[in-house]
Amino acid sequence: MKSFLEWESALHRKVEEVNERLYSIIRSTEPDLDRMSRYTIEAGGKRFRPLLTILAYQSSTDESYEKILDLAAGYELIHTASLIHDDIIDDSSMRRGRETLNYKDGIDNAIVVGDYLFAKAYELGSRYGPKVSKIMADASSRLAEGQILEAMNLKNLNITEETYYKIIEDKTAHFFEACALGATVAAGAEEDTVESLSRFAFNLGMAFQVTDDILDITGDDKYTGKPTFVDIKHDALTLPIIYALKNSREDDRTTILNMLNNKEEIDKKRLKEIFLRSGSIDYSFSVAKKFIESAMGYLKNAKKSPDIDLLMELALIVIERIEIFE
Ligand code: GRG
Repeated sequence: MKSFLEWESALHRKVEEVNERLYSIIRSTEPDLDRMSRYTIEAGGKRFRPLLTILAYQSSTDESYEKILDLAAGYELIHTASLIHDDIIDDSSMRRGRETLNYKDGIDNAIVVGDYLFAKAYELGSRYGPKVSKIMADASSRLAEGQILEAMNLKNLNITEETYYKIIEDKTAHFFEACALGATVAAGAEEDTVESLSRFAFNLGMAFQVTDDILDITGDDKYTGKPTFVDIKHDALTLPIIYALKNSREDDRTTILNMLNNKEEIDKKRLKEIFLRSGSIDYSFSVAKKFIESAMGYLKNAKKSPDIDLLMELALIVIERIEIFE
């Protein structure tokens, strides 16, 4: 199986073109805003959402993908802006392998850069007409809803798996769905193509967030670009944590609770062992796999094409990144 980097290298040219659009749209005559915006784009990231947008478009039309680059870049800008705001909320100092903007240029400036990128994103989305603009705006509203629902459940030791799923639907899966939905609507695709690619993307997003939450425990910051145990540090009770709190032996549960209450005492090595012992990583991995199976099921009847193959490979890569980093 390919690694994400190998998979992405086949799409290297497209990533470059998305980056060109990003650099061009964020340009500002205000030099400091220009510099700070460039800093966030230069930090990179996987460009997962624009690639999903491009592949969904190419799977549903014979038109050149160049026509969808602005929308692809727009989704990446919303995603990047939400990460800037998320890093402010979490007081994070590292993202995408470099210092966060809130640490480098201060919280006040980071808020404004995030707002600026949102504004630029909606300008890009508006180039595709009201229907696509609405899809983009609705996905952003959902992001905010997911973020607030998560915030309201911080430290909530009684949080259910259902609430966790609702949070990740809103903050990740619907955004992935919007990438495919916007692309297929812009392509003028048939209703069943719109539906199957959108359902694929939604389930891919669910699996992506579950694996992201696993990597918060088992990941290696050399690959993820961010430290581990950020969720525990910020009291976000993700699926592996919910499961471990319910299923760990008593002394391990006490250790997790102590670490949740006593941030400075986080012993990462020990905590990782406890999570592995509780079965929470295996359990969360099995949940992610189910979402991937559902995602792939939606493409089963799609017309065979290299783009559908790439989407199928992407689905497998999402869960395999766990094994790579474990
Ligand atoms: C949109 C109006 C509006 C508000 C934003 C702060 C906020 C409200 C939302 C943040 C939601 C959030 C942090 C979602 C996380 C999603 C996620 C899985 C991020 C990591 O994505 P990757 O791994 O990151 O694709 P890279 O760096 O590779 O792009």
